[in-house]
Amino acid sequence: MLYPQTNKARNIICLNDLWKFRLLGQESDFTPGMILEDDFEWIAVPASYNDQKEDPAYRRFAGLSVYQREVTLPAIFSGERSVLRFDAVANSAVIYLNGNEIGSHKGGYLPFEIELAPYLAAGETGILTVLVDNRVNRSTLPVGNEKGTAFFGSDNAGIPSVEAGKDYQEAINLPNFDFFNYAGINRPVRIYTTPRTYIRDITLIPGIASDGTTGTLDYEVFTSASADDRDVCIRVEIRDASGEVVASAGGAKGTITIANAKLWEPYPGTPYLYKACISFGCDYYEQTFGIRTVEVRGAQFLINGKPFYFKGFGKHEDFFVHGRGFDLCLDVKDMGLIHWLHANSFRTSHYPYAEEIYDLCDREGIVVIDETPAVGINAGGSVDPYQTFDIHSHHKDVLRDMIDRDKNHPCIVMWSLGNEPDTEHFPESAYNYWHPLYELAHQCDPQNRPVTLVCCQNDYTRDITTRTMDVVCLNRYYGWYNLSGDLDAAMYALNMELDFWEEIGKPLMFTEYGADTVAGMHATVPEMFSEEYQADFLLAYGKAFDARSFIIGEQMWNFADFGTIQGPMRADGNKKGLFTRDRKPKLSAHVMRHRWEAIPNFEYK
Ligand code: BDP
Repeated sequence: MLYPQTNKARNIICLNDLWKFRLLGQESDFTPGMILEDDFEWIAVPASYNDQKEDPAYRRFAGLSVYQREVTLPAIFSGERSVLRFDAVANSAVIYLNGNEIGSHKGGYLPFEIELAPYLAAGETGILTVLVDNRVNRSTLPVGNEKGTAFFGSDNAGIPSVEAGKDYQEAINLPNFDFFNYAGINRPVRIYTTPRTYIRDITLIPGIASDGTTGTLDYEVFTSASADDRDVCIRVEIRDASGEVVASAGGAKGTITIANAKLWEPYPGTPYLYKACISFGCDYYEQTFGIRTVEVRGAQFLINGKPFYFKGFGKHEDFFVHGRGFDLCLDVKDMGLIHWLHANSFRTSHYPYAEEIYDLCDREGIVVIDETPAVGINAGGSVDPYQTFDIHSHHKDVLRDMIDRDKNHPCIVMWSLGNEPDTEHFPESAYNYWHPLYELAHQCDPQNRPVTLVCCQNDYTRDITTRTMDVVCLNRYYGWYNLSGDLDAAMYALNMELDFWEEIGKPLMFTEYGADTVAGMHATVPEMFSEEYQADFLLAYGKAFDARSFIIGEQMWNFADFGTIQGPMRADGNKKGLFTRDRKPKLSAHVMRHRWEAIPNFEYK
């Protein structure tokens, strides 16, 4: 799906603004033609609604809510095709115009769009209503707990154990994941226009010819025209960063060569970007791309043919007041902090992020592992989630849609199918669930990037799925959730496990390891929760990683502290950040900065 763009052929109307908003007591409180007249609050879009008001219901709420505003399609748009686009509404939405349902979408982290032509003509005004459902359950991604299920013992972060069947559980709709279930219209809403006959999608596959200096670009342009006549009027011009045309071609599909190509390299290399400027009849679109290759060879991860070492973290889209709401300023701030740390990468734990973030990473040379919202596929070991959760076909849709949305970003070097599913208790069932997704990701990605699944702390000898991924990605908490406070024992256990993985012979990276740390808590003898313990913990892991050549990266948990549900293990959220939630460095931020400054992007191993 193409990102909306204003250019010589296309226009955008921004619907980010104050909208009318109401939490609904029950489903029957909604009628498609309802007008919010008196009983509503003003709410900011884009943003999660939860922290915008002082009413505790906004944080505890599980159910339907309504957003409403007027929308006018300017008369100058007559003759154009107008499309209403929501970048993300969590966790599902039904869209109405003047009381008529015009579209719906399941899942809170990917865009969806609706052609306005049948419903609103240029020059007309309508009432746009968005019915939002924030509930999570065993058929949603991320997964929520349902009434009658009692998962999770005390070792599961932030998620209190609840007796089966208690009303309480239904009322607060417990997430089966460790981040606050921020909901609402979290990302921008726009109407964009295109000519009536238009460019639908663009696929770009960059490469480097055997001479090492010529760039190649396989491209394909998909249009609204029939296959027979789309070749006739498609023109592709490749422009370099200064806007000079450096190559061109005609037709819907082909290969373009770019002499003396400048490669996209992770920072501090140059993340050089080109633009494919595509004309098709009256339509026009500029698609940014970088020339770089990605490949797993033996136990190495190669970018542009050179062994790369991942330095970074998992992140969250999370901040005060707007929750998971899109905030470009915060994203720019985070990019600066990533550079300050000499980090080079992050994982979009645990869902696809806003499109603008990948765009920023393309420009800033930050490498991304792009993850689906498949977190919480775990029923505590006693129940097989793959036989009881109704999610496989939705998971396939989400994976397809994520790759379709993000496929052209040079910053993305690997797809993550999901985070910490049960791969241990029902090994065959797990393999039968994940293997088709692994194959699907490879089929869907025109660039055929490596695919992984992020594996949780488990009895790794029983897990037959993780080892089949292109890169083994492990989340480990030796010294925190197990062997708590004892780093010597933790390192013994970690090394025992690493001996096992060394035999498997795949490239392996750590996608989580970390310790909750209260900023300002200090200790001479490192104790859990102190800044010194976090620093020692991360350095001990680093030492173990350095000793093994098949370990191709370290992404600690987490970039910054973040909001979670209340629970006995979370005081004001998850505190495993290198930075506090307001982006102040803890001791470990300085320590990791020092470590990562000494580790080059390439040829470290
Ligand atoms: C891991 C999860 C992550 C949690 C983290 C933690 O992948 O979402 O936030 O543990 O407990 O299991 O801090």
